Amino acid sequence: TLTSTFATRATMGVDTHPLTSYLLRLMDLKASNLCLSADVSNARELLLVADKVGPAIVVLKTHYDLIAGWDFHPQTGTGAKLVTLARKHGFLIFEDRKFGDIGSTVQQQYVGGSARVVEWAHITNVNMIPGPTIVTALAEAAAKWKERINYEVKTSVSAGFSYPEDGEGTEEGGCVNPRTDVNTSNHLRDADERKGSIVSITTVTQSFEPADSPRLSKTTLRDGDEVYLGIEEAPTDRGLLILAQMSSAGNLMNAEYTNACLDTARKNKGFVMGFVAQQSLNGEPEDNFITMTPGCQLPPEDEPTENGINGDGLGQQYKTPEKLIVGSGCDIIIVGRGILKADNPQLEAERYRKAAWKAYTTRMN
Ligand code: 5IU
Repeated sequence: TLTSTFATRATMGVDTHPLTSYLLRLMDLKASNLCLSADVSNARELLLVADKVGPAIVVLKTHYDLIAGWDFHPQTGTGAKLVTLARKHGFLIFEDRKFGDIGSTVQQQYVGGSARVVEWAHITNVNMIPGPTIVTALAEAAAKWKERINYEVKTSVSAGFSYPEDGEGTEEGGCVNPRTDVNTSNHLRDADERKGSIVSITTVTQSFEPADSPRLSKTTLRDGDEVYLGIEEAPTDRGLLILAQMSSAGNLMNAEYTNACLDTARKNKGFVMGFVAQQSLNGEPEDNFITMTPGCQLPPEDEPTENGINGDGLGQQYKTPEKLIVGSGCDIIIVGRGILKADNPQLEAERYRKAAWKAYTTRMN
């Protein structure tokens, strides 16, 4: 897979996870292999930066537990708002939760509690310390959730609304899930209160086969406000990344540990999309795992040095996109402070996007 394009890998084999295929198409479409690690202090800032940086990234990585004022409301909370932004800009949400307990506990932590990670995060990750059942347990929980949500999607409505007093004519509700789509549930309630203003409600059976989507189109991208129109709906599948290698100094993940991660991933391709690792672990021709890599910074624009910035004084070790993508076969770089601490994070994200994409095209040649 090191020399295959993202577009080719999107259609590779029957084994490729639907969300991986979607992500690879998104990468190709947006010319981006950049993930923002959105470690900001509060929810308002998080939503602001997600909206600003959204066009440049394909994944937004969160740690919901370091965000002050995270709103847990299922329909109007921070997670739901992130989902709306993800749909608008075309990126996946990755909650860097690093689950690390016995199967039964992680299932509850994944679907329950206040945060209900499964509802808004397309991707999450695990520490493999508890053994392979951490993966199968989360896979089971994700499958149950998908079954439920797909049932709800199937019974969702597409509604036309007529508000003559507003002079707005008919408003199309579109094909949505009323449980998760705030606008539509508001419209429905609103229309209901005004009695008789709903002009049509049709039950929709929506297929989420991403390959069938006619909406994927390159021409509408990066064209002012048109930027969002080319982006297809993400599948309702949930995906997992296994933490196989860390960027921090003195971490305990040795080669044997990393190999055990690879082994579990190969046995659970229906759920495992890939790894958070410092290098590609794809060894067999049929391996099509995504490698997402933190510990990445570019040297400052005004003083380009060979090695960039080395660390943060707290154990973090940085490498350049070039080194990670060309040298180590990583697919997506994860950048936090390199972007967030810049004077203009939006422009800086664009600089990282370009650098990472250039490294990818170098790898392809
Ligand atoms: N992160 C790492 N290294 C790792 C793993 C996760 O840095 O090996 I696993 C997380 C921590 C932080 C982000 O959320 O990735 C990196 O942020 P900075 O780019 O600001 O260092």
